[in-house]
Amino acid sequence: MTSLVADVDVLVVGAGITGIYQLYRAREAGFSVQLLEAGGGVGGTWYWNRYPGAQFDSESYTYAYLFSKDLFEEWEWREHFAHQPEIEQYLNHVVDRFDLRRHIRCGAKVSSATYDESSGTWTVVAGDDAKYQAQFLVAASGVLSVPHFPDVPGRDAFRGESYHTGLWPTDPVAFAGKRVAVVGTGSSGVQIIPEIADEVATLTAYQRTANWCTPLNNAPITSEEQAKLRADFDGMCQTLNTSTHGFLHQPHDRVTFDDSKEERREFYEKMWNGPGFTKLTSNYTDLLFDPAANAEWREFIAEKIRGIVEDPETAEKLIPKDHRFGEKRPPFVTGYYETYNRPNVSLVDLRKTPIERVTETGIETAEGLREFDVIVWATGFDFGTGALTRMGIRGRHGLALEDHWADGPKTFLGVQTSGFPNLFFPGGPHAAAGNNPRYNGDQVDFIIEMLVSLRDRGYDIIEVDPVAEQQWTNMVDTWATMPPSFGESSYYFGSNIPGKPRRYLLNSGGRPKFFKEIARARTNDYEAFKPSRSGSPPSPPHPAAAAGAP
Ligand code: NA7
Repeated sequence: MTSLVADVDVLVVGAGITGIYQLYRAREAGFSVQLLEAGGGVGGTWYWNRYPGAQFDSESYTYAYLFSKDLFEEWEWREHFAHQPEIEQYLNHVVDRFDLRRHIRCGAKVSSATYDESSGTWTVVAGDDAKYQAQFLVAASGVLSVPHFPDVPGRDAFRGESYHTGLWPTDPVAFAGKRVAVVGTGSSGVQIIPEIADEVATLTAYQRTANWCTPLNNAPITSEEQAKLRADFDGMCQTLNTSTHGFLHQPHDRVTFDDSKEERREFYEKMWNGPGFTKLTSNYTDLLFDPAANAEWREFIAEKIRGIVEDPETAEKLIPKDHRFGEKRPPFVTGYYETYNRPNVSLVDLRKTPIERVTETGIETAEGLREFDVIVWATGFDFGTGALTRMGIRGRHGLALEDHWADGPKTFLGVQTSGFPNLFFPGGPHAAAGNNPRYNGDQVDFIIEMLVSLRDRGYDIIEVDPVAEQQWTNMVDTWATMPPSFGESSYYFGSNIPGKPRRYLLNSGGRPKFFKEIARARTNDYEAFKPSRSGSPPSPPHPAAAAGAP
């Protein structure tokens, strides 16, 4: 029998970077708060993705929390792009530094969340069979938190070790001297491949789609840089809190063909040698808009690949042929292409020879069977909606979130959906794209601002107007393929999950659109969120529930 463990104002789900911040802000605003986390520790993405080589590709100090200058001053990041162990240490430090751990329950995976119409509260049951009650439910469950395993025959038959990068065990995996397969060459695959290549006996990378990988250009942070970062904290916050993508990188001011061939070449070299996302944020302004501009940058990368990879056939396999730069989320790499020059590393092109089955001893393609001791599935996630639609969320009149979103997510500002009063999901679908903690943090700040305003005015229920939701969702869909280099090949559209509706899962208006809408929400007293009081006359059934959804 489930017992009531806590009755709080705010229940947060997920102890990732967004959930921890939500917990902190809710408590500082004077709400009673509890956080439930499925994992055995805090960190979210940085708890689960602990595979060798996992690291930031946003600059560490720009990804970190900015709400406390003291915290910023006392935590010294070692590298411009920190690796997972340091990130996990940092998030644990934050939790202890602000005495948040006593509000967090780990090993508590939410299995159901049910809205009660009469009280306007949520009842949540977690995996440890405990019951929680809350006025407000904030699902900070992440967009890349449900690992995707391909449906290949025999996957469970393999008798060796097998791991998904997004479900990596807390005990270290011993790779030394083993025959290892890595399936998938997205951001995770291209991080782990160079990291383990020198210790394994053999490494076989199974690639379905080659990616436009460019160097991360990581480096330790020197003491001069540390001092400069501290001295410029306020300026940095100002830039990060207002920039379109939440980075410090400055946009370029020229289009590609304003420059001569020589100038372009020099500029591309500068991009290639620049840090992480600058290849996207600071490249020529028409990179994603002018097909010829995009093609020229791609040709530059292709030349680089041919220059690094000694075997021409392998080099050609590694050069994408089916999508433009920026169409998919570009991975950033350290020594990735060089890894293919090692005699113990080989590449299988799954377009030519798809996986036919996994056997007890290895992976079989049309080329034959290769035997392995370890298979690493670096095959991605059910992006955007995966966690929310698996949480058993039931809104007004029993409406199931997975039914309400059967054709794709519908939200207003990526924070609420109609039919689910007092439910929020910062960092979920329809959030902006870029440096996650910055725009997810905007959403957390906005949610807290609304809850405080609600409390001050004696309201306890808030539910977004379906008209506002439809308008926001239309905006997302309409702008989704602008710039035109965006296509549906990316997991941004759910295209990696068989049967998933092809809908854009980010906020195509980005941060500027979000800022504009929250300014409007403020000036009209959060009208689009229809504040009300529990005990008021019941609202009519939501159209989807009335149409027969359970
Ligand atoms: P990604 O970027 O979704 O990459 C997954 C990889 O797995 C990608 O190469 C896929 O090929 C491949 N994949 C997926 N399904 C299959 C099947 N059925 N067969 C073969 N290969 C498959 O996930 P990551 O974990 O690398 O990165 C996720 C995010 O984490 C990343 O964007 C960063 O934000 C950090 P495909 O391209 O679909 O052909």
